[in-house]
Amino acid sequence: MRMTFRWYGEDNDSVSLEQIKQIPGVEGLVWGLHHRLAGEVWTEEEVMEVKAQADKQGFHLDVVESINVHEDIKLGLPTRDQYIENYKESLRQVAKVGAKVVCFNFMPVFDWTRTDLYKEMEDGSTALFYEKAKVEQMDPYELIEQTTTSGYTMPGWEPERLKTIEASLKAYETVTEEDVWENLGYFLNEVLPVAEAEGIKMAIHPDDPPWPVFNLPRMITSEKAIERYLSLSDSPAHCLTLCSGSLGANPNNDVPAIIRRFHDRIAFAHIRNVKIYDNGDFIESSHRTQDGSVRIDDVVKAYHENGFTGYARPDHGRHIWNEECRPGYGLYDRALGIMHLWGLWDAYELVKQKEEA
Ligand code: DNO
Ligand code: MN
Repeated sequence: MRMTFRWYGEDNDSVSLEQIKQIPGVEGLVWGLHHRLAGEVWTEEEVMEVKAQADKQGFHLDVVESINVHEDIKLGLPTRDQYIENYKESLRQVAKVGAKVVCFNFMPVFDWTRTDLYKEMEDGSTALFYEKAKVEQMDPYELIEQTTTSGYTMPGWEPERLKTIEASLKAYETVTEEDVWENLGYFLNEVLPVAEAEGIKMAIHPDDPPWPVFNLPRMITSEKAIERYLSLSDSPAHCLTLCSGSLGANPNNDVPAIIRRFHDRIAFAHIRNVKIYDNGDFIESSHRTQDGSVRIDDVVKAYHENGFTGYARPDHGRHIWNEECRPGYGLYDRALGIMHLWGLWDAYELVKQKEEA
């Protein structure tokens, strides 16, 4: 397991590289050009700039998250071909700074969706929260108004994107889930050969939450869906980002079992917990198994017993010790999460070594 930490870039992240350097066992940054909109080409100059920053602290840039997919590609519009060409060009650029894995998602219109970015928990910490009934009753515009606080919002819901959201929502009225699967196949057909040639694994992130929101189709939601996804291509570049928290929000998803089944196609592990309530709400709890609904101990065991050599990150964390940060992306709880993951991993490793001795 190769530990990484998501970093939004200088002037764009409350966490510094010097701080990340002090978290035990972190070897690389999970990075992106967050000012680039989906469909735009990432330039050599920009990726080199990130490389110069990472080099100062000796971090690698093996994992990119995300190069976002333009909506026209997901919708299968004639304009998609140009955006796909741009995507290929961005892949070639990130390869120049050593990218080995590109995490992406194919969620229509919205990336991860929550109803509260700073929901207070019993211990006074705050965390990302999803209230099912609220999403069912609200339209996206009401939700965005309620969740945008202190300048932060959910990815994909940025004010500059809002203008296009209305048109996108309208466009999906006549697009079925099967259509989106077909468009996903078309996209993969085009980009996988380029990724393969560049030595990059394309690692799709599951849909979050793993069910439809605002009547929009959601596809990568279950073991069955992952099976279908993987059957779309035999390319070694055709891989997964396995997010325990995204899949784990549906209690029918047995996350450790999914890891055991597909471990050789997992290029990138997002490891975090969620606590699910009977009414379908969920909150992003601490990484510890006892605090949530996902067996994080067994998740790590599943990776360990299969000799997982891919990349991992703690994904989101709670906001603790009054830290002011981007929702889910503070320093403290993600650092605690990493230590918890290492604790489990190292313990399984010790047991294994004892057994082998
Ligand atoms: C949620 C996060 C996501 C992820 C993107 C990847 O679990 O990991 O925001 O970064 O969906 O494209
Ligand atoms: Mn994730």
